[in-house]
Amino acid sequence: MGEPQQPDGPEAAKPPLRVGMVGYAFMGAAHSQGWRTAGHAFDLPLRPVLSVICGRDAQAVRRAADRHGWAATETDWRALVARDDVDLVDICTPGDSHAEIALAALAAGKHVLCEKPLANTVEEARAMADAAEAAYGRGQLAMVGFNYRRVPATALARNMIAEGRLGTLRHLRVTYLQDWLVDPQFPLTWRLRKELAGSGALGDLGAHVVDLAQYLAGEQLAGVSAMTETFVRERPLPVGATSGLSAVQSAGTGQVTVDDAALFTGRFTSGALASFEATRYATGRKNALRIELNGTHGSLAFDLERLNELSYHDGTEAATHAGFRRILVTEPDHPYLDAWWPPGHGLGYEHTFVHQARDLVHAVAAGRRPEPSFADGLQVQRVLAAVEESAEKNSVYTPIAA
Ligand code: SOE
Repeated sequence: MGEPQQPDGPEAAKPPLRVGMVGYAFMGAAHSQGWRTAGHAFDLPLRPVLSVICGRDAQAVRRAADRHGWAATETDWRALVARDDVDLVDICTPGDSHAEIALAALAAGKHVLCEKPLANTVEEARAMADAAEAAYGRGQLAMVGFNYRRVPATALARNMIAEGRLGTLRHLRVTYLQDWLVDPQFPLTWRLRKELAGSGALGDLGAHVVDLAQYLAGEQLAGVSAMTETFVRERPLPVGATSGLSAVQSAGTGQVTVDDAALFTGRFTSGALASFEATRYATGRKNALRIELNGTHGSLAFDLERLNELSYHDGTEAATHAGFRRILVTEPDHPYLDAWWPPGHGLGYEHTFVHQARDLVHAVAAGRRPEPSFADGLQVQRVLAAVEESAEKNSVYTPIAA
């Protein structure tokens, strides 16, 4: 593909934000889409440039570069981090390499975007958050990719809760359900190996919903009681590279070393009570992230599989005609939607990555700390660690460490 297309006119006059991405599988493709589209959909202060993409397999990364519009490739992330034509390093690799790449990128003077969960352990996440704080003093920004904050409906829900429409929060009911592990013959990919993924459904899906619940509530969890389970403990070993959530051929078997499902209850600092369920065994559920919040004045419910909608009950209305009603979140006054299609013409999963890129570009241009920050990612990591500790101790209530 060679050099990316150079824009003419006012776009060309904007300073570039040159991105170097490490990883090119499912999340690499999603982030590429975000970087490629953000500057077309939104009038941004900087022009995102897809400079370099990195992966260990030279041919595969070349194919990914051509497909997604990256100008150059590298096969060693250290070379990418050292390049002068990279201002921001976007980390889309499995969790075991997040800390090393992020620390090197921050040390090299780059901004960083890191996929969730921030790291595989609290220790790694703390080192990353400390390095990000020091780098902020030098004008560098670091953000973690909790993209579900960037669904227009969840952003609207956050605004409504912050305006006080729910009153004091009492309950949060949160599930994130997938089913891609139901088949016991599905191979032992990296997501099922603790040394690579850190944890299973907990870190992959639970991290998203812990972040989303805390973001919507505007407060943090104080403690949790948890149960986890690994239903299928041995699986066929994959042959060759695996990508996304697809099955591949296999030879021999190996141990699953992460949780298949995690269930926990939690208490928020205000006293609100929450329940969480994260599983890859909810037969028929593909990507069912659902959250309901009940407060003293009203309730809100969101379902990722109907992501252009928000369900709202205004508890201050007369009981005779009150009830849950559907807000179609496609109005130009709704978050992010001034840049998109006319009312009723909905958005999808991919747009969350466009909005993520948009928000980070604005933060970089303004030198403003982006959200969610690495400190937010560290706090989520502490919740995940408390869930694991509680589960090991047969659901003993476990405070979130400070
Ligand atoms: C796989 O379970 C996965 O791709 C997660 O890793 C993503 O973060 C989530 O957005 C969709 O499901």
